[in-house]
Amino acid sequence: MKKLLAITLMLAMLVAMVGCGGGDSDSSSSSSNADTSTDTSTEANTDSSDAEVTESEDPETHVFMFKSTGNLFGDLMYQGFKEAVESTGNLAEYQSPAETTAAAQVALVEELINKGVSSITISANDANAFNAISKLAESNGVKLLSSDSAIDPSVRVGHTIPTTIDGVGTHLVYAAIMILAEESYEKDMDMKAKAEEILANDTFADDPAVIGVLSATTTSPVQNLWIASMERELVRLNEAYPGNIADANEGSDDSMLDIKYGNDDPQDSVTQANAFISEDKVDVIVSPTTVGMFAAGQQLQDGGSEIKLTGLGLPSEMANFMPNGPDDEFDAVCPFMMLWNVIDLGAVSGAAAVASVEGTFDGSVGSSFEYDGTTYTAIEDPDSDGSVIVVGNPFVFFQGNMDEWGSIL
Ligand code: RAM
Repeated sequence: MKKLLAITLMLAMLVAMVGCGGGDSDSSSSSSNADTSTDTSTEANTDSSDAEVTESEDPETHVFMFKSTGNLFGDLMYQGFKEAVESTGNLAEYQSPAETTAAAQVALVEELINKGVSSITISANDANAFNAISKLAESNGVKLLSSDSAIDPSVRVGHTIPTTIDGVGTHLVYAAIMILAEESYEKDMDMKAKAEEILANDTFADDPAVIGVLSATTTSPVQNLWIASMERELVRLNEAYPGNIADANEGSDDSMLDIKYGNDDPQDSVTQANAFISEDKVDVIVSPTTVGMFAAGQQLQDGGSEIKLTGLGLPSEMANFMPNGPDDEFDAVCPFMMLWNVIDLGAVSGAAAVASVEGTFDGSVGSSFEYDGTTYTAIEDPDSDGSVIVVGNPFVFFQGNMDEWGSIL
């Protein structure tokens, strides 16, 4: 309960900040450098020429590896990663495989270790796939870290996440409930309390809500954790307010959610979004991936579907499917959604990588490093037996702040 309250407060504080003109100060400074182009190359991309650097006689090379190329979320993370690494006089590289598979990531990690890089920070397609290659990394003195989507705690120095898993998972459920009840998101509001009020009023008793999920790959660590958190919260809400939320898989499995996987691939995500439309079973799709959000937004809008959408989306990609003015909030496919400052997440990951190679941060609980005047300290990871660094607050993107964020994220 305490944790949920804390998260609600974080959300409220955050939205207050966004409402007051621009999230945290880092976002505006980061935005001046925004490079949202999708670099789909798997070739080395060491672009440090324009950086403001402190002199380093023997620069180390720090690699950021996203799940695959062509994902704006990964590009934005690298924008922050590069800024942080280069501010220390070191070199940054962006290396991701073309395919969203762990095998392709592992092959690239092996190449990079043999090339002699100093650290590799991975957003993983599968948590356990890096265990074998970690031996080679260790013997070559290459530090492995993760961010966004974790590698196994036994093989990583550190893991950075934007906000707690439950903070994201539970609020995705509350957003879906509020949207189905056509309850507006308002700055500073307590979404949990609003969702519970909706259910306590038996709002869906005559037509229980059916919730779908359009996820990334079946093995994607972070999406699977968020989905598990959503499932736990749905079970709790269903026990407290029975008869409002339908079991989308009655009799066939444990989850109340109808889950489809778009593999963080634009075309596969379009196919799965269209499957939701043609099956016509769910009332709302929650997509915990920016790729799924964009694909579902397009298909639901183009198909004139009545299925609603929320999840984790980038404002620049979702603007066409979100409200433009105060009167049409629930005419829009996606009335509101969540995310965080992706650039900051990348920057803190970059600072963690540099500190781990310098030997000042070892990832143990209590160990810390600094970035941009803030100290980040590893805490126990509630979702694994390792440690984690929590970077900041989630944001709710709604009609009150989309204009402001569309040019940043
Ligand atoms: C996608 C990725 C990433 C996730 C975001 C929200 O781009 O799948 O893992 O954190 O969406």
